Amino acid sequence: MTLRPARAGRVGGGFWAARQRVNRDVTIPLGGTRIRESGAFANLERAARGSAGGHQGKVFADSDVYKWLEALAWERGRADNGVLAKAYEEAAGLVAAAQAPDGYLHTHTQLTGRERYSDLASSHELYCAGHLMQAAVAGSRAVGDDTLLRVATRLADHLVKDLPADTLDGHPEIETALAELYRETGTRPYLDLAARMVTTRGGETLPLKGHHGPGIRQDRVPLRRATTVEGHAVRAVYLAAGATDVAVETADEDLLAALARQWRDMVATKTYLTGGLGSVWYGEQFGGPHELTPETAYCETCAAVGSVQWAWRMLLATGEADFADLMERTLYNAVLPGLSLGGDRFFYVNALRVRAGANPDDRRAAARGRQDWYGTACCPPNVMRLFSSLGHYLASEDEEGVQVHLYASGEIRARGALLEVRTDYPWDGRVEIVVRETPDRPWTLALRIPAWADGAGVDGQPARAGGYHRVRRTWRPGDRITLDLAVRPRLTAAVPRLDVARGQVAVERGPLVYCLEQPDHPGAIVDDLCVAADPALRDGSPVAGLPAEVVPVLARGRVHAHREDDAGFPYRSADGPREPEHTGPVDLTFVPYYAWANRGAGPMTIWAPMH
Ligand code: FUB
Ligand code: ZN
Repeated sequence: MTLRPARAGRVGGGFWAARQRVNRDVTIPLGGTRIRESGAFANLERAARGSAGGHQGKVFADSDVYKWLEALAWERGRADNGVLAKAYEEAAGLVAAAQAPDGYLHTHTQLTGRERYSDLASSHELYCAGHLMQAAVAGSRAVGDDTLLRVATRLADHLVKDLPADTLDGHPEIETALAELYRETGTRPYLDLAARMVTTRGGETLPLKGHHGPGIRQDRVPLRRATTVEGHAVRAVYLAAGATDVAVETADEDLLAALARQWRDMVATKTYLTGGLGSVWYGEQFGGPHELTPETAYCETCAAVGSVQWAWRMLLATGEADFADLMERTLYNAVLPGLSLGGDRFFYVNALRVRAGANPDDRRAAARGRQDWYGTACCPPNVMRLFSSLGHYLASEDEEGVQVHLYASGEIRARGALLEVRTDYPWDGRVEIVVRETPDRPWTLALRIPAWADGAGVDGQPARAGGYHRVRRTWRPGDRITLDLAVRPRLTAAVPRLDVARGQVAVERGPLVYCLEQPDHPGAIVDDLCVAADPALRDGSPVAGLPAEVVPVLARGRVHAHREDDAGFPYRSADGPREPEHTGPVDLTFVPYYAWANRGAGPMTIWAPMH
């Protein structure tokens, strides 16, 4: 590992503190209620009583409880209170009671009487075990709780001893969890089991189901040989995150190089502008290279969470800024849109465009707006646990000093130093870092300058975009350093191979991707809006219905004129006029994509034609 996480990062104010507050006060309590309503707690209660039958919900219902428990654990670590502690302890006690005497735990299998490990392609037994282990590691790290840790180690010990040789779960997840449990406990067989699973994967050992080939379950190509990501997007990034853990812990440079190759290909050919992953609804999968259609984007919120986890591990392994750049893009534009501003409604699928008249039939369809929960409720608690642990991702440390990757008001304690960070980022690019405590010897403060931040500066000196700006000195308490990340609106175009966005532009501002949304354009349908060739992008004043701190971006635009013959067959001779006709100039208002669908669901687009 090149860098080590600075565990004592704390978000203390500004943008992310507000999101964490909503997560703690609204989303996590609501999650407890919804998970109870889904029957997932009842499953544990029945398993604890040793009953048979009566399992409610999906085969992976247990994982909803575990992800929620993980969020509770991180929250308790940030600020414990009686309410959180009680909820955590009750649920953890229930999980412990549901565990079989030999350490096995998976309520669907326990209650249905299915033979253990007889249908691992679909059963999610190890997937659930992995989420339990992650919750246990969180409980142990955050508050020193050992109730869940004992359950997790008994389960892991059982797996090490009794899991049939060479078996895999159809849904990777346990790999990263076993590696983390090894880090927490020092029990080497947990890491060995994770490494074995990473190596076995790709050998087509899982039985095929339905129309799917082995790729959807990440079992077509061994990871060491793979050149890209494929199949179910969440499975792909969870597996890659676990494989990165294994590569780091076993010093497997070939595996790490293979993962870096896959990551670069994913970013270059299979990642939406938002950082979202997965463009194929069928099987929730990655599409082919540059198959990134905006309206049918799947971009499952869980895939974004998994992508952050993978990028973070790659960042620690390599120290390269690209990984942090994608983490930031994904956090703001692919994870955050999964949650309403009020914290009580969710997107599972995050489309980049919704057309007027889009069919809202599927509950996951963005055209239907955010939902208050889902039958497959993997995404909401995934957002909860990530937001609760956000402080961990701010910074890292190494022998040289401290690296700051994400900018948020708060504190970073690393390498014997205490840094206070003050910023109004992402609305403003100015970040002030004050050294509160420091060792009395030289060390390097490395500040990430995002690839988009042309014109950035540190203490008035130019700082190159796309990398780390390093300042080495013997710091003194009270020293301060000011970073200016040149946050201003900019236009972004797609590479020519991305033909679905050819001739179109998107607006970005700092780390935020923007969109056009119907409530801001009462005089026209969003589908007809285009950006003028001389758009004169500028910051606007607050828009109705969104929080006052949200900075909209204004642009000159035009409206495609609706022509008589547009009402018929929507094609005409290629010899006809190429340029669409327009009505007179209009002002376009772009709002941050994460904030869309908080004023009702309707037409929205990230890409707009430029004429
Ligand atoms: O299979 C468990 C979870 O349900 C996956 O990670 C999601 O994609 C959803 O299918
Ligand atoms: Zn999900």
